[in-house]
Amino acid sequence: MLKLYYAPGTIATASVMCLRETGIDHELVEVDFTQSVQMSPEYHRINPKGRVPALDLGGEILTETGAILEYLAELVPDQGLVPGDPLKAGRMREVMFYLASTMHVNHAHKRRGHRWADKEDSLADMSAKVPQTMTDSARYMEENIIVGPYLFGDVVTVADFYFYAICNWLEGDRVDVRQFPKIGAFRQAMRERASVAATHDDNIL
Ligand SMILES: N[C@@H](CCC(=O)N[C@@H](CS)C(=O)NCC(=O)O)C(=O)O
Repeated sequence: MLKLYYAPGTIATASVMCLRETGIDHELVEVDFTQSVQMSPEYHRINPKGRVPALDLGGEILTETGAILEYLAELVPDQGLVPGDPLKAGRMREVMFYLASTMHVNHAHKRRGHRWADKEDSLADMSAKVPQTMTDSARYMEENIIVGPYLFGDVVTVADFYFYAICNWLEGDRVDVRQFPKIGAFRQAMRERASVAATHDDNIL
C-alpha cells in the first residue's frame, strides 16, 4: 500500500488531497514537526532531505511534490489529472515548476530563512519581505494563469492541488486576498471537492 509521509499545513497537503482524489488505497503517516522528527536520523533514512512529502511505494521512496503528483496521476490515467495534450501538459508543468521554484521558496523565507542566512538581521529582512513576494506571486497567478474555476478551466489537474496547498498559506503570509477574486473563486471550487473538504475536516489543511 502507498504510504505518504506528511505534516499538516505543509506542501505535503497537495499530495494528501491528490491521493484522496485518485481513490487509491493509502496510509498517511504524520511527521511531527513540533518534535523536529523530520530532522531525525530515522526520517533521514526515508528522505535524506529531511522534508515532506515522501511517498513510500513499498520499498522505493519518491520525493518532491511535482514528481509525486505526476506519479499519482499516472496510476489513474482515466481521471485525466495530467492533460493528454502535450502543450496543455507543458503549461501545467510550467505552473508546477513556478510553484516549486518561486512561490514555495518565497513562503519559506518567512520561517526557514536559516537555510540561506545566519545573521538575525538577514533573517528578519527575509521574513519581512514575504508579504510582498507572496503578493507578487499571487498576482502573477491571478492575472496570468487562472482560467476559472480551476487553474486551466473546468477540468481539475494535479497542479490545482499544488496551488491550493500554497493558497492555504496566503493569509498567514499577510497577503490581502481580497484583491484576488479569481484565487477566491478557485479556492471555493476546490473546497467543494470531496478530497479537499475531507483534508480540511481532518485538520490537515
Ligand atoms: N521541493 C519540495 C519541498 C519540500 C519542503 O520544503 N517541505 C517542507 C514543508 S512545506 C519541509 O518538509 N520542511 C521541513 C524543514 O524545513 O525542516 C517539495 O515540493 O516537495
